[in-house]
Amino acid sequence: MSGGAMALRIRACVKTHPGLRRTNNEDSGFIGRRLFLVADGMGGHDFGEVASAIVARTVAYLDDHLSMFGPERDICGAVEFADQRLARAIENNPSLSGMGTTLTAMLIHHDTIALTNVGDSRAYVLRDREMIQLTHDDTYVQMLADKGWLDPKLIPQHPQRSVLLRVLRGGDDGTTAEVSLHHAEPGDRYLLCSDGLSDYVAGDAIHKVLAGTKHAGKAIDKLIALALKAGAPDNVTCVVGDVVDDDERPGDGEFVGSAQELGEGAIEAAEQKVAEAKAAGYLKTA
Ligand SMILES: [Mn+2]
Repeated sequence: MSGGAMALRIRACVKTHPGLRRTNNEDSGFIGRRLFLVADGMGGHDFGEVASAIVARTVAYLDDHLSMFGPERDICGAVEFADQRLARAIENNPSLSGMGTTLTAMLIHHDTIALTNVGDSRAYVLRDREMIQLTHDDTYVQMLADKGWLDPKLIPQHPQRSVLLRVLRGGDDGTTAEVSLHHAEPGDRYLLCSDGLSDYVAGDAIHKVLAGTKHAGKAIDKLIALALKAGAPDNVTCVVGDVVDDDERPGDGEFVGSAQELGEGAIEAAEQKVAEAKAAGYLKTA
């Protein structure tokens, strides 16, 4: 190709693993043509699955529907809309209240990447062999560390390390989601991951895999293997995406985890789960 603007895109892989101690997978992941995300659901009676699936499916809509307002506005709008859909699902099925999900999502448009994050799923970029964490955990321990009240070195062992300060739960945390813009360069490699990876595998080990493994899918296999070696008490989901400048047509979008399992009708699936839990006597019939 001669002249013209660079046609940057992200060539990505996504994989998830339930881990070694959980029977269900409450994480969701998605890779599309422009949009990439990880969501880590929480809530009793498997409703975390429902929350992450609703949010992943709602935000993934952006992959084919960019507005004229730019990636920053688009991704903010999608997060707010996803949070509203959670609110509506909870309104219609009060048994779902308490469900919520993290979300880390990135959208590439020309050479700009818009990145948003609510909760403690993370984004990293590897550029010139340096790895930088791009997201800020919305956790209690990170807040203590930011204020200088806790030595950041103590975070990995802290008993309250998984307490989240913000999460999408049909409240208003979606309206305050932080968005950052990044310049995409061919050769950059992005990692999005749930805390099932970052809580149990040290940053140095993640860095080594990302820098030393050419193929994105193989890099994810190695990262998941490290989490399993560490006992994998939680679900693990990773997206690895390489910024490339080529004319290849990107494939269709791909969901993994609960967004894949529950399918497009995540809200209907939620209603089904509520009905099952009621029938089994786990929930009071109002
Ligand atoms: Mn998790």
